[in-house]
Amino acid sequence: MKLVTCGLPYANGMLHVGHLRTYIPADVYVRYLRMMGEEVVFICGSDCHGTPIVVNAEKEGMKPEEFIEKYHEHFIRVFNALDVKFDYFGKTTEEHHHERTKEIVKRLIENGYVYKKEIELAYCEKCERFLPDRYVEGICPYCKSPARGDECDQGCGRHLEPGEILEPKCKICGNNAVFRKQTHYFFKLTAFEEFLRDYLSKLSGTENALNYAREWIGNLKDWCITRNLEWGVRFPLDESLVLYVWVDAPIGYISFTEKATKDWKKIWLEGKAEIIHFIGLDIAYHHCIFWPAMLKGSGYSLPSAVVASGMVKIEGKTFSKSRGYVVWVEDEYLKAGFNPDYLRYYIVNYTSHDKDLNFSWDVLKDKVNNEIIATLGNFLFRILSFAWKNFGKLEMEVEDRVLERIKETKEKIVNAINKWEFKSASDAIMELASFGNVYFQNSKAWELLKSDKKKAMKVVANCLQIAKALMILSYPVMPKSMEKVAMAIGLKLSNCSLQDALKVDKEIEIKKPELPFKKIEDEDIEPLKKILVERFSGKINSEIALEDFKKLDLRVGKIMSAERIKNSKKLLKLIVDVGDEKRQIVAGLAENYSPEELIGKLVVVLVNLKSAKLMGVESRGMILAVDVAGKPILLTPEKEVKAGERIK
Ligand code: B3M
Ligand code: ZN
Repeated sequence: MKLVTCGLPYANGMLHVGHLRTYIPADVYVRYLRMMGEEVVFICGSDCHGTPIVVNAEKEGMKPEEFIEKYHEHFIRVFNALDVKFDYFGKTTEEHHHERTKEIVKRLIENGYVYKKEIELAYCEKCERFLPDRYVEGICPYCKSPARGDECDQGCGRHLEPGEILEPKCKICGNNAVFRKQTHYFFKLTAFEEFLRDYLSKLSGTENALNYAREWIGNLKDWCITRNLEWGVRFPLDESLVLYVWVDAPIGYISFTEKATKDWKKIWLEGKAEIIHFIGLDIAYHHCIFWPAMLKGSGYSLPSAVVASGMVKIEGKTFSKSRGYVVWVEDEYLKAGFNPDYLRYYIVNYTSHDKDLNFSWDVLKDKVNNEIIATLGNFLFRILSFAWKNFGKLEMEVEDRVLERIKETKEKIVNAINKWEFKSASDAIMELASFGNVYFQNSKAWELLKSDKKKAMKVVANCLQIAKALMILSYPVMPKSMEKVAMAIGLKLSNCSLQDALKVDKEIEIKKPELPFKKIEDEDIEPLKKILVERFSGKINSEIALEDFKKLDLRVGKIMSAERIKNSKKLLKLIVDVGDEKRQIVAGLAENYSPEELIGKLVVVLVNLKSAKLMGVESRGMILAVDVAGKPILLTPEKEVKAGERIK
C-alpha cells in the first residue's frame, strides 16, 4: 500500500504553473501505480494557517476564515479541471485536523521534546503588537538578502527563527521594529541529529531534496513552535498562543488520510505503507528534517520518500509572483480554452522532474503541435480512421515483434515511474507512436487493400494493437483525451491495467474516431504572450490588495469643454467637472470622438494621478477607456449620476 501526498497549497493565492510541478506529476504517478496494480491513497488539502493569510486577509478587510474559502474553492475547481484527482482534499481549519495536531503536540510534550524559553521578538511600538513571521520584513542574517519573517525567500532560502531577522520593519506600518522579550515554546529538533543522520541515509526520493537535507544535519537548531496570533491551532500548554504553521500543516497529511481511508492507522501508526511526499524543492528542509523529527518524537510512521520538483522559470526568467514572472492556471491557461492534457503533458515531459522547467507559450505550442498531435495524435487518427472506413470490425492477429515492442515500452514506463522519471515515461510513449507511424507507413496498407485485403487487415490489426497500447500507456498523462479516443474501440480505460496493453482481443469493432486534439495557432497564444510582456515590464501586476485599490480616487466626471491640441492626432484638451472642481485633463480620444460629441458626456476619472505635461499641455487626471483594437471606448455610468460621485 502507498500513501502519496502533495504539499498543501497556501490558501493565500491562485494556483500558477509553478504549483503544477507538484500536483500533476503526483497525479500521473498515482494513476500509473494503480494501473500497475498498487493500492494507493492520494491526499492533499489547503494550508489555511500562517501569517501570510492573516496579513492578506486583514488587507482585504476580511476574516481569515472567509479569506481562505475563496482560494480553497479555486484549488478544487482547478484540480478538477486538470483531472488531478485526490481521494481527499481537505483544509487545515477542519476540526479533526486541530484535534490530531494537538494530540501529536501533546505526545511531543509528554516525550520531553518541548520546552519553554524567553526570547527577543520583533515588536512594533506604533501598532502595539508583536510581529510574528510575515508581519516583519528585514535582512537575512546569513546571506544579507531581503527576508520575510520566517524565510529568506530571495536569498539563501533558509528558515529563519523568530528574532533572527536583522533590521526588522513592521510589515503593516513600515515602522522600524524593536525587540521585546516574550515566552515561547521550542521543539527540541537538536535531539534528533543522530536519528536524522540515519533516517536521511535511508530515505529515498529525488537527490535534490536528499542532498539539500543532508547538508543541514550538523547544523540543526531547535524550532520555536508557538506564535502570538489569533489564527491557527491553539497550543495545548498555553491557549493564548497558536502553533507555528509548519507544525500543523504537515500534520494535515495525517488528518486528511483519516478522512480518505479507514486504514489510516495502518499507514500512520503501524508503518504498513510507503509514504511518499511530493513537494517543491523550497520546502525540502521542512519535509526531510523537521517533519520526520516530529513524527519520530510522537511515535508516528516515517515517510519513505520525498520527491521534490525543480524550480520553474517563465519565459526563461526565474519564477517570481512579485516580479510578475508568473502564469496563472485558471485565469490564463484554462480561460484560453486549451486542453488540460496539453499542460499535463508539458509539465511531465519538458524535463526531468528534479530539473528546472521553463514554461513558455511558444514551447507549449511546439510540444502540442509537433509531439502530441503530429506524432501521437496523427498515428491514432490515421489508424482508427483507416480501420473504421475499410473494416469496421476485424480479427486481431498480432506479430510477436509488435508485442515485443509494446512490452519494451511498458517496462520502460514502469522503471521510469518507479524512479519518478516522468519525462522518460512520456518519451517512451512518443517513441512507440513513432514506431507505429513507421510500421503503418512502410506497410503501405492502402495499396495492400486493393491487392490483398487479408494482408491489409493483418497490418491494421497490428497497428490497432499499438494504438490500443498507446491509449492505455498514456492514459495517466492525458486521461480525458485518451478516454475520448478509446471510445472508438469501446475501451474503458479506467478499468485497464498497464498489462492490458499486451492483451490481444479476438476481434475489435471500430466506431468513427474522435480526436480531442486541436492545434495551437499563433493567434491562440499571442494575447497570452502579450500579458506576460506587459507583466514583465511591470505594466500590469496580477494581484493587488484591496487596500491598494482604495488608494485610487475614482470619480464620475462631466466633460464641460473639449478642443484639439495643435500637432496632435490623438490628444484633446478637456475641462472636466469632477465635483469639487473643474479639471484640465488631456486625453487620447481624438481618433474616436469629435470634441463636439464629448460635451456633457459623463466619464470615469482617476483624479489623484500625478499631473503630467502632454504636448506641453498640463493634464491633471486620467479619463478611463477600454482599448479595443487600438481605439479608445469611453467608460460611462449606465444612469445619470452627479459629477464628483466617488467610484468604489
Ligand atoms: N503551504 C506551501 C509552501 O510553502 C506550504 C506547504 C505545506 S506542506 C505541509 O510551498
Ligand atoms: Zn538568506
